[in-house]
Amino acid sequence: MSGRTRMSVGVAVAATTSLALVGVSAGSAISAPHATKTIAATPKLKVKVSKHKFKVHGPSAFQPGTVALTGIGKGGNGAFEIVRLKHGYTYHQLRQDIKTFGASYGPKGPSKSGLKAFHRALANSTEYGGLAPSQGQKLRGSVKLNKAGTYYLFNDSTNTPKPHPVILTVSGPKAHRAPVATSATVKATKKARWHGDKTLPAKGTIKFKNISKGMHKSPHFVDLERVKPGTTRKDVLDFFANGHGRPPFAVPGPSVDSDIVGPHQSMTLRYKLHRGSYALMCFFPDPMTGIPHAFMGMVRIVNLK
Ligand SMILES: [Cu+2]
Repeated sequence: MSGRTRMSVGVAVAATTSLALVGVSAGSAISAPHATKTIAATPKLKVKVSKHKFKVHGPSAFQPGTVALTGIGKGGNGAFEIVRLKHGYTYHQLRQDIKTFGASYGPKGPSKSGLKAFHRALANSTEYGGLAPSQGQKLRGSVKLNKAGTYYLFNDSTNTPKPHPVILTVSGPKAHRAPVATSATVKATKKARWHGDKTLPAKGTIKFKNISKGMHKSPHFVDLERVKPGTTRKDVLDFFANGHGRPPFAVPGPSVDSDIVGPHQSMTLRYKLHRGSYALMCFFPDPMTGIPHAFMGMVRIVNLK
């Protein structure tokens, strides 16, 4: 088990494991003679994380706006996520619902009551993003915490969100912070598909936007796994349908994993990878069926250069 399920769970674990084998800041250009808008410093949260480790450095209270993230896999592969919860729904309930969902998987997927718990978790939370660094890896990114309120930053390295989240208190007027410059954008869209740029930087910063809506609304995450040159989307989907063991197209080496971003939200990801072909995938369980999105076709071959 790789523990890369992202508040997600069950079947997804098997999927990711098999495949796992498988800010720069641009200052505001607007400077009217009388404009004296100053750019405020961006809060930075540094998270060392794995199954048994969760150490967060940085401020726990700040104004609304962009927040910079650093994630380091320490003691194993790790993941952390930032969410906000609807009034009256507690972090404990979120954990319970995700746990119920994960435990409900049988040979035919999750049970009805499991899916109900999953829906309750999704209906009562907004996912702002996070990072899932592998052991020793350092990933950077940023999220937009634009609304005042209480946010939960939690260890998402295992199937169920770990207890003892860090509480982030966001209050006051929205801060004017430097935007994060990105050189490419990937979009998770309806019916679990990828849109956006097919050429991404091997070293740089990308934007990840979730534009899913309506009945197809779902959280998604980014998983970039290197594949052999010439590998097609069909090769990857055929493997999910019929393959076992290690995918023949897999190339060992570093990958990039985000944690989940909910509908209408976006985050940035900053990383360094080898150049080459990669499969851009998401294994979040579909809210209707519990099937990981990649199995439903949320796979796109992209070129990193
Ligand atoms: Cu997805």
